[in-house]
Amino acid sequence: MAVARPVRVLGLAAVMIWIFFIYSLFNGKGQPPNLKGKTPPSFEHDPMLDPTGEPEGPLHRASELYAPGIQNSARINATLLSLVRNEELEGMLQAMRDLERTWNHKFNYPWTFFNDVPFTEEFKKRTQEVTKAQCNYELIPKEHWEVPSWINNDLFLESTKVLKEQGIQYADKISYHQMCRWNSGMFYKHPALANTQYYWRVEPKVHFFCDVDYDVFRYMQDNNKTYGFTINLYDAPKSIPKLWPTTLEFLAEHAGYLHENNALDWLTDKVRRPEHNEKANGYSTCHFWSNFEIGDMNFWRSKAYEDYFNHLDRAGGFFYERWGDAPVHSIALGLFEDKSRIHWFRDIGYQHIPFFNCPNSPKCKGCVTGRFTDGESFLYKEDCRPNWFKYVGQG
Ligand SMILES: Nc1nc2c(ncn2[C@@H]2O[C@H](COP(=O)(O)OP(=O)(O)O)[C@@H](O)[C@H]2O)c(=O)[nH]1
Ligand SMILES: [Mg+2]
Repeated sequence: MAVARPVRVLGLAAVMIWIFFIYSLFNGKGQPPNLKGKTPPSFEHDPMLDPTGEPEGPLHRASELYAPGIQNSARINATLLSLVRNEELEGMLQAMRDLERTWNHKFNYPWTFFNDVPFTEEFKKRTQEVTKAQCNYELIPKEHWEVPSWINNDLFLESTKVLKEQGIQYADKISYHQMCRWNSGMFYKHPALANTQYYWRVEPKVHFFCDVDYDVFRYMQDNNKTYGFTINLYDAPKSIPKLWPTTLEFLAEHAGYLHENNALDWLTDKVRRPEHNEKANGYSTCHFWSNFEIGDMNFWRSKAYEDYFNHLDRAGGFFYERWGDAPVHSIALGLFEDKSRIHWFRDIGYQHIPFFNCPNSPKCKGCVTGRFTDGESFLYKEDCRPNWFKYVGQG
């Protein structure tokens, strides 16, 4: 039987669409086809795709006043800061080379390395080889690192076993808990930082992609900024179920610490990922990804933060749960600081596996413009920048 030509064409088109549908289903385990380097569908407009320049305002440029080791330099009281293990030397050198190439060879801010055991001679020698700036190597005092006396070891083992069963990474590794606590409430108390106000936290193995041609610390100071971030994420709610209830307890006793221009909306959003908010008992889990931080330590040294940290520390969640310094810092900033003093460094190209901040700028090399992750496509859900932009803005 003859079939009319238009019907044959339609039939062929239907078969093609069906084949494409089946292919899409199996390509990427039911996820949309590869989104690498593309805007995820839930993000209305990713500002990272817009051309990015330097922030506004007078900026301090490289000059002979930033030469290493000179008296009365243009540098302010600031340091690059790394908590790192001797075994991570290669990763540290790689991160240092990136930051020196893109920024610090122009400004020569000192590096300060922290460790819970002494640094090896090899670590000291090789890190000094990749910078002209001064390097300081600091041992963490025992009382800043050791597990506090009120933590019950049996309870720790029990609770972390449960966390581990729930898939919480590093839950059973006590040093990870100690590290999170140290980064939350101890680093800025180290005597070596007593005269230092600003820090830029750098982890081994991170990457920096873009030339930055102004003194970032001076930018913070001149613009009255407390904290700068690049990446803004959701957290694993099961690592912090009691963090928000414990925070609310604190707020009930210290309502006066809440800043009138706070970022509570960002901290408590339940529109974008309601199940996260529910599992974290009222906290959106949105946080600044603190492996990158440029901050003013006076905030951490304030009475409000000190009281808050002590309250959390006493509650035990750094050990019985896996409270990270990222949500702890972020909640404190979101509650006690003026949100206009928190700055998104959109111009600093950055990666810590598996996430990126990759601006659209001729100053950047080595990352894909606007790419948020090079991991599995489900990781796009972890991006909390849309909420920050919605409630606070892009400044
Ligand atoms: N000295 C020292 N540094 C640590 C220890 N645990 C973690 N760190 C450092 O703390 C930072 C965060 O640790 P990392 O393993 O990168 O955690 P992740 O980024 O959450 O996967 C890195 O700079 C590590 O080098 C530790 O036990 N001793
Ligand atoms: Mg890391």
